[in-house]
Amino acid sequence: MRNKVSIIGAGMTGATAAHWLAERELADLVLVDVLEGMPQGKALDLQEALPVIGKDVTVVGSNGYDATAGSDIVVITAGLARKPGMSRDDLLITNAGIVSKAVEESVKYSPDAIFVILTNPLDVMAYLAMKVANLPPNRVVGQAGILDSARMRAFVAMELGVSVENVHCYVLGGHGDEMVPLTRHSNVAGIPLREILSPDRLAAIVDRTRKGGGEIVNLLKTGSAFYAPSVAIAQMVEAILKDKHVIVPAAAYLSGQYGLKDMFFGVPVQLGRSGVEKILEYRLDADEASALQKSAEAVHETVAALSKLVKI
Ligand code: TXD
Repeated sequence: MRNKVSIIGAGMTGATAAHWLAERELADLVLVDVLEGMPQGKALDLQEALPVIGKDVTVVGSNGYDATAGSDIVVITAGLARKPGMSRDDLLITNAGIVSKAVEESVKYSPDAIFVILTNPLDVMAYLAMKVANLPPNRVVGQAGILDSARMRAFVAMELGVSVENVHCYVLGGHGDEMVPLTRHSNVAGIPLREILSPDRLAAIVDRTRKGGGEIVNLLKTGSAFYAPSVAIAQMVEAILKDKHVIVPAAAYLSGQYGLKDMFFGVPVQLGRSGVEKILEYRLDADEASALQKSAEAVHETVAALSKLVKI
C-alpha cells in the first residue's frame, strides 16, 4: 500500500509541493482547493508529467475532503499570501478561518494523520490547528525553519563561492522578522561562520535572511515565495514517511523547552513516523536567549490578537 498525502490549498506552494513529492515518488497525492476545476486541472497536469520521469503515484484534485480519506499526512497551505507592504500578521484573521475549517474537515476523514502547517502567520496557525482539532502536539508541525535556514545557507554559499552542501545554518524562533539565525552554531564544513566571514558580511547575511520572505514578495508583487517553502515541505514529508529521525528546524509545540510553553515556535525537531519525536535544546548564550525571547514575544502578541477574536 502506498502512502497518501493530501495538500489543502493547491496554490503556488501547495501545487509545487505536490510536484516535489511526486518527483520523489513518495506517496499518492490529493490536492484540495476551493477554486472549482483548479486542483483537478493541476492534478491531471502533474499526473500526465509522471510517465516522462517514470514515477508511479496517483494525483487527484478535488473541491471536497472525501478524496483525502485515510491520508498519512495532511499539508495545510490554504489561505492568503502576503502582498507587498503586508506583514505575515496581516493575514491573521482570514487565514485563521480558512485553516480552522481545513483542519476540522481533514481530521474527519484522516483521524490519524500528521499535520504539516504552512499557512501564515505560521506559528500561530500551527497552534490554532492543534487546538481546533484537539490534536496531540506530536502530530502537528509547522514549516518555516528549513526555509529560513536554506535562505541563509544560500546567501553564505553565494558569498563564499562554496557548495551549498558544505554550508550548515540554523535559524530558530518565530517565522517573522524577529527570527533568530544562530551564527555561533552555523558553519561551513565545520568552521564556524564567525571565523570565515567578517562581522559586517555576517550581519548583512543575517539581516537578508530575516527579510528573505519580504525580498521575494517585493520582487514577485503578486504572491510570496513558493519553490523553497515547498521543497521544505517535501523534506518534512519524506522524513515522516520514511521514519528518518532527521533533525530539522521546524515549528513545534513547546512545553517548557527554551523556557517557553503553550506555543508553537521554531526549534530543532526530530521528525519520524509519529511526527515530532523530540525537541532538541541548544545551549544558548545570553544574546541568543534574549533574541529568542524577543521572537517569542512577537508570536505571543499574535496569539493574543487572535484569541480576542476566536476561541482558542
Ligand atoms: O514558510 C512558510 N510557512 C511559508 C508560508 C512560505 C510560503 C507561503 N506561506 C504561506 O502559505 C502564505 O503566506 C499563505 O498563507 C500560504 C499559501 O501561500 P501560497 O503562496 O501557496 O498562496 P496561493 O498561491 O494564494 O495559494 C493559496 C491557495 C489558493 O489556491 C486558494 O484558492 C486556496 O489556498 N484556498 C483554500 N483552499 C482550500 N480551502 C479554503 N478554505 C481555501 N481558501 C483559500
